[in-house]
Amino acid sequence: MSLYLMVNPIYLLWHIIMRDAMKRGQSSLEYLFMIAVALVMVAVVVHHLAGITSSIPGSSGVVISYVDYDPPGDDVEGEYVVIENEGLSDVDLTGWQLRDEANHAYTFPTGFILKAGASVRVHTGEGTDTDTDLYWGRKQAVWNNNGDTAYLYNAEGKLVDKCSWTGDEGGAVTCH
Ligand SMILES: [Ca+2]
Ligand SMILES: [Ca+2]
Repeated sequence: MSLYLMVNPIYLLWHIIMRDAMKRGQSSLEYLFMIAVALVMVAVVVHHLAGITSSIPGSSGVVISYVDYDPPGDDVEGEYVVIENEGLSDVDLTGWQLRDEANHAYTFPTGFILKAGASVRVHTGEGTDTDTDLYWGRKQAVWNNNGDTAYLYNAEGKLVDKCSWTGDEGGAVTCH
């Protein structure tokens, strides 16, 4: 359903109410009351549309935004992938996975919440997890410098996003 189809009836109703009010010469207090009613109607429509968007499977808004596949120096220490939540809701990444073309898999920790608008770096090497940095804990690099793909799967195993590179990007690639 398009936004136009949802909003147009409200506009028409508003138009009719105001025209009627003009004819009857109602007070400014009554105008204010009618404006308030119209605002509530608009709020209900917006809330309804937001509910539709967030209930579509795979539309969480979580994306792979950046991959530093060939950092200066040791790759296992420096490689990372940035996962970003571009959606309007916080997303629980419990059981989500990041994989490469060779199917090496990193599973996000239980209870890890990526807040709306926030991003997290998933490092290839070892370290202590925080809200902004997660560590795969590998002893070797995972993202191939001569071309590879990072795949992001949700907890149901559905592909949510992917980001590919050829090696000609200069060591890092921006995907969103
Ligand atoms: Ca690499
Ligand atoms: Ca390197």
